[in-house]
Amino acid sequence: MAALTHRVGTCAPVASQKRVAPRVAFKPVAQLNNAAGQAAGASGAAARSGVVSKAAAVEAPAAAAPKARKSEYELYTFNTWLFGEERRGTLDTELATVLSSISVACKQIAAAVGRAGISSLTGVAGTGENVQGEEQKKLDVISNDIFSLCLRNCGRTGVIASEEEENPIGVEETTSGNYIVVFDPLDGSSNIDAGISVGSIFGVYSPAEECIVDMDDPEKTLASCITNVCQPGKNLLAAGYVLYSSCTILVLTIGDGVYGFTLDPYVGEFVLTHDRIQIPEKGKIYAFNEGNYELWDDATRSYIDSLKKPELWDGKPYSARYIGSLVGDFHRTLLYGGIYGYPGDKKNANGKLRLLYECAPMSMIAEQAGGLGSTGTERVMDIVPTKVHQRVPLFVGSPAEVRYLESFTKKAQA
Ligand code: AHM
Ligand code: MG
Repeated sequence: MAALTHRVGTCAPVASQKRVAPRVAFKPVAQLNNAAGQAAGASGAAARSGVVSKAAAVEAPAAAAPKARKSEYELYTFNTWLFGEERRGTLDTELATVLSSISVACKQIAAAVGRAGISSLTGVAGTGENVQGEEQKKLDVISNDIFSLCLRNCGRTGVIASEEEENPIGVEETTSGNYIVVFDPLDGSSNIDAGISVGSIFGVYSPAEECIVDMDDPEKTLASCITNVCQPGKNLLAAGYVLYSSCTILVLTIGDGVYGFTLDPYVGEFVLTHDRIQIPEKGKIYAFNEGNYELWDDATRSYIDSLKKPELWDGKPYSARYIGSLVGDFHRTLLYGGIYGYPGDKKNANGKLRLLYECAPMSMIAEQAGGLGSTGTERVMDIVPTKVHQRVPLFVGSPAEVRYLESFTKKAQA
């Protein structure tokens, strides 16, 4: 038995605590071109997978705009975008297959969310608390199953890690690709029973090292799995979310801009509606849960106080908008400008949101749209996770707004 393994859900090697077997065994990831490993960073990872990294994108010419439609009936669907001419040579078809399977999962989730009240899918699942200590809703469980099954069945994912699972899971059905997919299958699910916006969030990494498969040593397999998952956001090859709201919209970046695809309910396809989204430089809307005001530190309170002072803002203070659904609040911020924040507080020093499958993917999207994602003192994308379900404070949105917030939080730290 291995003397050293990883504590469940943590990334640093520690003495073995208990045996937790992954639900399925791993297949070797040897066929992946990953020799350069994690140290190669985003551009290396992107280059290995044929994705244009952010750094590379600076030099690369802007992606070609979709061609003019040949007829009013021609649809520029998500799959056309993924597999069509414009992406040839810049997006690996294996990765495109993973992203396509995610879009199918999200269509299924959209259908379940839309019919939740009719199909008795509201309320708690009765499965008790998840690893976050939160009671799972029926739709949390269903969405997790849908997401996991679509990713397994596409045959291109090596490891998946979900908000709803204690440990990352190795995928035995994989035939090639071996991408690592991290996801929150249904974020903001406390809103479900009131019919308010919810969403799915995901990120895709290439493995940082080969998965070591040892059927006789599940701890070793789990440790390898966790190591693969605990990568900084700057290694992400792709990140996205799907908002289930008055419309269902999929927003994606593969490291070369941000694109939005709206689900056409009549044909059942995501159709390109938002080409190269740019977040406004500024925006006078803030989205914070101000119920926590008394628990925040002085810097955060002073920042929020300043937004409400008309004399500082030409007579018109900032507007407060808070759904309590990250995907909804983020999507509005992306399109209208402003800032979304979930600070640390006296009860939870690192706030509520999870680095791997909430903060890092949203920060990648924000950056790719010209915005910023910060903890208040550092770039979210630079943080190397120490735990699968690690939480970090998040401030994300228009660059001028995030910098203004940092002018308070960084001063307090100095
Ligand atoms: P969840 O992943 O358990 O759904 O929690 C995340 C959600 C975010 O969507 C939202 O921004 C935040 O929690 C709201 O938290 P609060 O109710 O503390 O404001
Ligand atoms: Mg969540």
